[in-house]
Amino acid sequence: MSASDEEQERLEPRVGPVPTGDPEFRPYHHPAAGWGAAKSVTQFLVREGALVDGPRAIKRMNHEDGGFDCPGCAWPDDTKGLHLDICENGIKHVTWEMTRKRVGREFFAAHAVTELRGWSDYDLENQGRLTEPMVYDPETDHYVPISWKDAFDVVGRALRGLDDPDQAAFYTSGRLGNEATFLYQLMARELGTNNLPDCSNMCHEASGRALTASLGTGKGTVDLKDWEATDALFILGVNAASNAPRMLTALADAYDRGAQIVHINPLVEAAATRTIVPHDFTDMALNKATRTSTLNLQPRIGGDMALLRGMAKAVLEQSPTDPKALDREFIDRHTTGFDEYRALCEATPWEEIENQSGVSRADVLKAARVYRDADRSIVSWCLGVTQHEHGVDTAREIVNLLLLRGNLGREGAGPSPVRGHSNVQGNRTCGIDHRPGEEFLSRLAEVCDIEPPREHGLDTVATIKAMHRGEVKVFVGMGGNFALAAPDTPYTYEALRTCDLTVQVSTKLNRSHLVHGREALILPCLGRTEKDHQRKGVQSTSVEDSMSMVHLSVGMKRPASPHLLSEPAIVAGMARAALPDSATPWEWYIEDYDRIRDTMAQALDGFEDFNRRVRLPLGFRIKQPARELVFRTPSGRAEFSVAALPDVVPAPGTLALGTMRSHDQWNTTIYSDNDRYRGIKNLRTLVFMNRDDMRERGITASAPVDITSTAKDGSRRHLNGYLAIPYDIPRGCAAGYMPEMNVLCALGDYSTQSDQPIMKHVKVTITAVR
Ligand SMILES: Nc1nc2c(c(=O)[nH]1)N[C@H]1C(S)=C(S)[C@@H](COP(=O)(O)OP(=O)(O)OC[C@H]3O[C@@H](n4cnc5c(=O)[nH]c(N)nc54)[C@H](O)[C@@H]3O)O[C@H]1N2
Ligand SMILES: Nc1nc2c(c(=O)[nH]1)N[C@H]1C(S)=C(S)[C@@H](COP(=O)(O)OP(=O)(O)OC[C@H]3O[C@@H](n4cnc5c(=O)[nH]c(N)nc54)[C@H](O)[C@@H]3O)O[C@H]1N2
Ligand SMILES: [Mo]
Repeated sequence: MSASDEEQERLEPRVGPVPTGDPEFRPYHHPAAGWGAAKSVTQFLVREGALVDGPRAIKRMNHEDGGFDCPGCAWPDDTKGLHLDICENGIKHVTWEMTRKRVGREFFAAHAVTELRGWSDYDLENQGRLTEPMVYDPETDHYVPISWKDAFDVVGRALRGLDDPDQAAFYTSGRLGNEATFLYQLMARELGTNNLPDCSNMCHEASGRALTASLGTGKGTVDLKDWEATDALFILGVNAASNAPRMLTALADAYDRGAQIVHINPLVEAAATRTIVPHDFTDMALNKATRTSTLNLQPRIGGDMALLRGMAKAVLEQSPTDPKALDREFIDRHTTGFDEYRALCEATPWEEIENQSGVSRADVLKAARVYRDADRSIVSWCLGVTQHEHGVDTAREIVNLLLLRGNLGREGAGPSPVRGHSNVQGNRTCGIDHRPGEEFLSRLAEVCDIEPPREHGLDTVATIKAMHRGEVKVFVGMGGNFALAAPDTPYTYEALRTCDLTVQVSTKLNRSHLVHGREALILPCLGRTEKDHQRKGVQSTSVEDSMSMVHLSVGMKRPASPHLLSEPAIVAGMARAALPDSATPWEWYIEDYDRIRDTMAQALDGFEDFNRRVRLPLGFRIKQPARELVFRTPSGRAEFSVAALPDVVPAPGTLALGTMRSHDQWNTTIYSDNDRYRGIKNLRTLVFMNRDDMRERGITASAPVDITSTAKDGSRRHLNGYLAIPYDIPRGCAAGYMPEMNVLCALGDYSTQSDQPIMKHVKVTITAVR
């Protein structure tokens, strides 16, 4: 690639499709979901040529007696066994996988990799489903077909040729089913490495660490029944209408029941207004919207911790005169560290809380009042809380607040992180963890008769650094689009290109196939919607949702190509090639996934009797000790944390930029350039700004601006010519879309608490293009 091409790739990553018209910005005033969603779905089905197959498949989605799990987000299925709890984005997601378009060998013969690099990410994925294994041929700069056997040999040879197993890294994107996950981590550990970076390292690592430190288990404690029973919901840093649309149903039901719903987000997102529940046909017909919010607070970016501290302070201030403000009995019986926490709250002045949160004392008190008046509260959060320097402290502050009123271990109360990918939580449960615990490893060692390494492995950021230094030479991506999803795009590209071998197990063509190592393989796999035939018949896989429910998913479609293998089969193929003398019965496992589940039942905590329980109509819930008020913490109690409030106020002249998703995208998969609920059409290269911040900088509406980020180490990164959109966002804050804005995220800017890249608080200056 020439220097100027490279420069181009750095500065102008074009992710979305070619716009169909001029950019438009018109504030959105309609309810979330409803007819807008229905229309968007129909247009999408027509475009993908799936008007018949699409609806047929969707009918089998999230079905209590069979069918496949929606491969979209991790929101749980309705507890009542509702047959059709679906959403606009779930439908798009499934249809995107089921497309009739195919990327066969002719396609790769016609287009050199260097040419494809000039294509947008949308165009790459839009070519359709991958159909057979391909290997990069450096002579011609084309991908050419390779047999599965030869492909596995390439992987096996590279892995066997390493001086040290830690020279390999095995990435997981959170869709991988539990059975494939278990085999994948087993392969890595049998090889001798814990280098298991995953998308969780960019997502909810902070939540896991916070909950483990506070409660002893790294997951939320509530389920949908609790959502149905709670009196107050506090929703922080989630764009639910786009990213967990089925939460809208829960919010509307809560509102109808008279529950309080407080949204805490610098942006007033669509889910914080009103919705028409898409499967409620009468509401649809009557265009009847239900409110989904009783109070909206707009903290500054990173201001949540101060706001939560303010709520706690208010409750504590009230406690001398209001004996019911605190649950003293709960605090005394189940927690430790309360006195220190109370002292800390008392010592934190209101001025600091107001300044750091960006919310007035009066408004903090409003939220505190809701919290005090509710018998049962749930706090739910997503990336707006986690992708920060102090994500762990903030998630722990959420727990602090809950503990004050005993909002734990009883119906309708507790912490409820909203996980991302459909099985990202299951991946962790089944062993994808670069810092595995001794208990897990020793049990794995015993059950699987392997000697797993004990030292911690590399996470996402550390893997990129190690590849860049030439220390990790083989990179395997089990799904996902690592090149684009990871921070610091040009640096990550360089890192991947330094590898001896990159292997991507994928359903669709994406950037990570074009930014590759010296040798490169594309291994196409079955999608979740497809029938998985193995020796003992059609197989199912299991997944775990955000609320710890594990259930089976059975594909029903004919595979996109007869040459696809399932993910478990691909893992087994790679494992056998890399570990020819392995005693693990890889081939035998693949004949019947019940056999994998039988081993998992022995190796994993909470999976006893796995094969039977997973076949119950709604699956089963993994035991949550904290829910039973059993805390696996050093003290055996729930632990209050006492962290100082961080300084999140932007320095003069600078802004805090949050990178986020538009409505019409799934992480690095872009469906269109529209962001319906935020009123945007035909535009992704934009930055939402406060009007006063724009005025101060002489920036007019929709004018082009240059954005420069300054990393912790002082290095600068740029995006040029983005359009500034005036938006209802607090002063000092700005927002725009991932993955484009990963160019601005320095690899070194990860949280010292969670090692998560700081994707929601990038320090930037924004200037008008002169
Ligand atoms: N349709 C669709 N669904 C998805 C995805 C997708 O791309 N498309 N991705 C999936 C994945 S992997 C994940 S992890 C989840 C992500 O789900 P979200 O967490 O909703 O993802 P983001 O779009 O990054 O939005 C973050 C939200 O946080 C807010 N925010 C930003 N900074 C702050 C802050 O400092 N404080 C607070 N309180 N809020 C803040 C933003 O305004 C925005 O509303 O969604 C999953 N579901
Ligand atoms: N700046 C910024 N960056 C971010 C974020 C942010 O908020 N801001 N969010 C981060 C988060 S939360 C996440 S989770 C990551 C997402 O990171 P990833 O999970 O790595 O990325 P995706 O875009 O979800 O991956 C899409 C690709 O997955 C493949 N795929 C789809 N279905 C399947 C399947 O069933 N099997 C297999 N093997 N492959 C499949 C397709 O080839 C598709 O191209 O991005 C992170 N990056
Ligand atoms: Mo995520």
